[in-house]
Amino acid sequence: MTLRRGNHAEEADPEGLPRSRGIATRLILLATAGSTNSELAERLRREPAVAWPEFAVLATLNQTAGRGRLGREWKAPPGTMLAVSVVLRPARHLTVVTSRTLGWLPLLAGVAMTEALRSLDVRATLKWPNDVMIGGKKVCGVLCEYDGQQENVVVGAGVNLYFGSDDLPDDRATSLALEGVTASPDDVLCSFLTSLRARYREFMAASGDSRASGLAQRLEEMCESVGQEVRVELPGAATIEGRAVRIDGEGRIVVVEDAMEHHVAAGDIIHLRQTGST
Ligand code: BT5
Repeated sequence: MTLRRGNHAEEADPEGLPRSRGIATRLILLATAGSTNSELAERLRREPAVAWPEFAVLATLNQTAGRGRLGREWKAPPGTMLAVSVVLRPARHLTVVTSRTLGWLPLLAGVAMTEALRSLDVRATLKWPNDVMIGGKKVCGVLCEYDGQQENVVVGAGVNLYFGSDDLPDDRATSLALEGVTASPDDVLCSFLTSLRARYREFMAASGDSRASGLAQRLEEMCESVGQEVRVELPGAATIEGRAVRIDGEGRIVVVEDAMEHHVAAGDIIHLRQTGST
């Protein structure tokens, strides 16, 4: 995709990503952004909510200060990665937004991205909680953030499109190009938004119930972590090693170590018995 300056000063290309524009309620494609999540959060603070309806999207192919979970960096050379942030407002659909419902949203986003890539013939799977993987390597990471009132949820996703093998941020990363997939940014974003909208609509219609909405079953089908021997690195220094047996009702992964069940809400999973452990 060629990036050119249009009438809209800040937009890389006001007509770019045309199919995605048909699905987003608003789409701003920036020539560059520090972090699309931070940039969108800032605009949500500054501008009225009507300017950013649900499924409004901020995107760039040149994110210079991408953020991962737990303060980590999300890196990509200019023009190689689609960074996208989407506004959701669950409080508009539910009488009460519980932490359980909020906890499922990052998982929902990971499911939506996995489905999106599968619809483009990519053999994508999920590593709990929401890393999208191809052949044991990470092609997409998800970061969901909430404002203080939990009114706005920003769903961020970074998809590695065009990395060459010399550009990889670490040896457990891959890109669509490296996997021989030629999908355009518009193909990826359009498929992601389509799946995100469908899964979110079902989840809201089921009052945030992951099983009644079918979300939990989709996650179980896609999640390669369940059934594996894993090491869980918990925030801080603690680790758990054992078999991941299921995902519980709160979206936590259940790991059995020495016959004891641990319900893990946050942490990094390393698959131990898989070629090129992930
Ligand atoms: C994530 O964090 O996987 C969440 C990444 C979310 C990025 C999107 S882009 C749009 C939006 N705006 C933002 O600022 N962020 C979101 P985590 O699970 O903590 O993984 C971070 C780790 O992945 C790093 O410590 C590296 O080891 C590795 N990593 C960094 N860049 C990567 C990349 N492009 N591809 C694969 N792995 C990467």
